[in-house]
Amino acid sequence: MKSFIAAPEVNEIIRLLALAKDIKGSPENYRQFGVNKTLVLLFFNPSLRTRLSTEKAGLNLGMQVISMNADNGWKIEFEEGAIMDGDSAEHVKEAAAVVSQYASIIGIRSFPSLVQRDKDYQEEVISAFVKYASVPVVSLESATRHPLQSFADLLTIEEFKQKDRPKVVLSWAPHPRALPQAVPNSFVEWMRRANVDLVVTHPKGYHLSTDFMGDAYVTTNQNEAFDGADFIYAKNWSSFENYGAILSKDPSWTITAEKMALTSKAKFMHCLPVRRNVIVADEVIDGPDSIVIAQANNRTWAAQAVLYDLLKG
Ligand code: AN0
Ligand code: CP
Repeated sequence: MKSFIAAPEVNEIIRLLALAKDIKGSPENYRQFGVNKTLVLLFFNPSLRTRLSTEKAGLNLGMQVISMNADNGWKIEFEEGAIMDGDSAEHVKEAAAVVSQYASIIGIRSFPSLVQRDKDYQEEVISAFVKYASVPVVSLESATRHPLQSFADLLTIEEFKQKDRPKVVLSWAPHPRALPQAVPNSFVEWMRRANVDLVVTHPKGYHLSTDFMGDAYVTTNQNEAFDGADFIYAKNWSSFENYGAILSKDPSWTITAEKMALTSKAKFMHCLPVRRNVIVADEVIDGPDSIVIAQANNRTWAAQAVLYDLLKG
């Protein structure tokens, strides 16, 4: 791989999954691979899991790791040919080229504006870094995707599934703030390439971009979706159609024990951070079928597989 921004093709995913499992089983076999290489992670937005798991993945490979909160630095210009007499102090052409002098791999976290849909969906920030960096770029969650999360999610489903082709349900759940579509977009993008029966459920007005959804099955009836499910993946997102809007805070979409009882003893998943008793009831996230911590653990092994693969070129 040259960069890690979106879901790879099916064969690549199968190869990466096998690699992640091998790394998780014997991480010590990979210790020398990144010696004298440097990982630079730029965070334009906050992070707990992505930052620590990706740093740990780099350290596990023997890399030097530098993380930077990039949200209070020079404002970067992305427009080609801009006359830079405004707020922006430097262009991404220099910024990406300069970081490439210090890094063997660059990681970027950059959330969407949730204001200008076209601009967000063009992935201005991460695309510009890919274009102007001379080293591989890894998405740490961009405007429309979170591939390291989805890779860890798939690894987790592989580990916990009880049948060859489990029923996996992505369920919208309420949240007080407007959140990106990146996690659900990526989850759908990866699950469509995996051996699962995917069902997406959300209230009216919350459909995801058809570029991600393709022909994935959608229902606005959450109870119907939960029937016989093996995995419930909860996530809030703001509206794609009425871009960035919160159209519902309906508490009847919260994942409760009563809802989970409709499933086939489904495992509960969430990428975290999660709002307890808004997205999911305590009884579910604290219950025996909650696998959110195992899921967060897998962020390290997924990231390590990706970094290893990028270092190998
Ligand atoms: C972010 C989101 O929904 O994209 C990050 C999740 C990994 N969530 C929040 O900002 C709460
Ligand atoms: N799941 C996830 O990406 O969490 P952070 O925002 O804490 O990195």
